Amino acid sequence: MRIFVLTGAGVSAESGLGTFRDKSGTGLWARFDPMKLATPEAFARDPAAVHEFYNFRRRNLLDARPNAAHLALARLQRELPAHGGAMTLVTQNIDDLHERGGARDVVHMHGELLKARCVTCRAIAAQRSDLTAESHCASCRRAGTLRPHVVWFGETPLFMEDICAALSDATLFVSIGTSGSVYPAAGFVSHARARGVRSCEINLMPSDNASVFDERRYGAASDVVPAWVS
Ligand code: BV8
Repeated sequence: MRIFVLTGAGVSAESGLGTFRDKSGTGLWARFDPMKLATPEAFARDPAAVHEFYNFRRRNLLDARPNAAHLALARLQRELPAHGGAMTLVTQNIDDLHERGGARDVVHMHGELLKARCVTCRAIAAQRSDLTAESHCASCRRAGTLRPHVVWFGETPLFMEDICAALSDATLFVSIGTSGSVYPAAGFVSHARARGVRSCEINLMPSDNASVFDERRYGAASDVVPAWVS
């Protein structure tokens, strides 16, 4: 069995990282407007505000811990090969909780909060402290050229060729903790369905594309994912 798992902010919600579109209005975007902050235009217009938005989330992430859903997915990925299977883990999340929970080769299609990229020399480096407009690039030594290594709205997601190849090879598609509102990730289930691949949604509540899935399991990821894995 070759399982393609797509995760979203809901898999990290119980680790305290917040989500983007919580119906309760406490979501990240309820407090920060993505169209004001998670776009290249916003960074060009007000880099300090965008840096502070990501610095706030980076500090929050360093205090967070992986939850039972992260641990269960890592266990599944570890155990599948012994049964002739494999699991590709693609995440929309920019946190490192899948890795800290033991997952390997995590595909971060929207980038990584704990990395920064130089807009001049394009070097990508680990970034665990606050970024400011004065931060220096360790490679080209220039100041003020670092941005968070994340994919903003209107930018091209990362690793799309690898993702499409894994999606085309999967025998099961599982989506966990995503509202199905951001493309192209939200379109992956339709791609799986068009190929006749079985699909399952695990989420707190029905996502925007819930009707496309063959199977649906609702509840908190830290309860439902370990039960689904075992
Ligand atoms: C692109 C990084 C072209 C930064 C993010 C149609 C086709 C293609 C593109 C578009 C299109 N229509 C519109 C577009 C443009 C746009 C888009 O989709 N806009 C939306 C608003 C309509 N897309 C883009 O710009 C993308 N680029 O398309 O380039 C292209 C296309 C194909 C190939 C090549 C080029 C780039 C989008 C990336 C934006 N960057 N993040 C950052 O994090 O700051 S997106 C951001 O939203 C996060 O990555 C987040 O992960 C992502 C999706 O949100 P979710 O993860 O689903 O989070 P959300 O809060 O929405 O939902 C959480 C879910 O969890 C909820 O359902 C909730 O019920 C559930 N939940 C909560 N608690 C729990 C839980 N579930 C279980 N347990 C719990 N405890």
